Amino acid sequence: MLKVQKMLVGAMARLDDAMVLNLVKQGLQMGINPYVLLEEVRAGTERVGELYNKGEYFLSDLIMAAEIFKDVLEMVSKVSKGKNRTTPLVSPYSPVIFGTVENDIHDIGKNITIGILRYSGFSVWDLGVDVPAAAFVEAAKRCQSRIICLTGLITESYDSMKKTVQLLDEAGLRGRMTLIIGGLVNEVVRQYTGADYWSTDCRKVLELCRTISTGNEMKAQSL
Ligand code: B12
Repeated sequence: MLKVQKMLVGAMARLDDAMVLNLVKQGLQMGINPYVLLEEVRAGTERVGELYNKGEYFLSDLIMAAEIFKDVLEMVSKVSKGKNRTTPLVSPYSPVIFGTVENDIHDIGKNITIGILRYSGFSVWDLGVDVPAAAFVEAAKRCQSRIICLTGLITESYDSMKKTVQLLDEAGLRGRMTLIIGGLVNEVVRQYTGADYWSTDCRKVLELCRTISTGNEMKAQSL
């Protein structure tokens, strides 16, 4: 790992905004993939979360972490300007419904993942944050989508995810839809919620959505 990447994690954990932005700038100038840099900044936010748990950081520090992350995203997107592709009028892929589930307002990871999907030609219905289960069902009825992506970072979000899966089932839509969860999730959460896949890596979602869109889901299961 390059020195810039290593230093990024520590700078983010210390909430040293000037240093974080400086390192990201340096990293971009060195030609490091922006998503690699974002991943280091994300690892730094995990440290912020741990310090918050220990009582060494407070809510204001979580807010600060979010602000720094937004500034980093802005810097990265400015650099990628011009390289941006727009979604084609007729996308070869199934549209993706995306949202942060009810009771949860964390949206940084959701926005990054949506950015990657859109950049890669997917049409994404972003339902926003704190999205009730019924709104996902409504969107699934209105949009000919086969994929729903749910983000959740707090414990309460697991029940909201589960409720969303159940409501889709009751509406007779579960069979048509593939549900992918992300955020602070793992295999146990996937099983609890009844979703099909989980990932904490925004880059994996792309391959998964492509495979599902082309109707080759057996392959997706081995990802
Ligand atoms: C920033 C932050 C906030 C910001 C959020 C701002 C925003 N606009 O999002 C603010 C200050 C608002 C906030 C509020 C709260 N927060 Co907070 N927050 C964080 C923090 C520090 C970073 C989260 C983040 O943005 N990470 C960076 C992004 C890029 O990572 P990510 O979301 O995981 O996304 C990545 C992947 O998961 C993936 N991904 C994301 N979505 C999806 C979806 C799919 C389908 C796929 C495949 C992939 C994918 O892509 C991303 C890149 O790879 C975390 C700490 C942590 N460990 O994560 C705590 C954390 C999530 N918060 C926590 C808590 C407790 C809270 C509050 C309850 C605090 C309070 N007392 O009010 C509130 C909850 C508000 C609510 N109702 O939602 C806890 C949750 C603990 C728990 N298990 O419940 C954490 C873990 C901190 C801790 N204690 O350790 N928070």
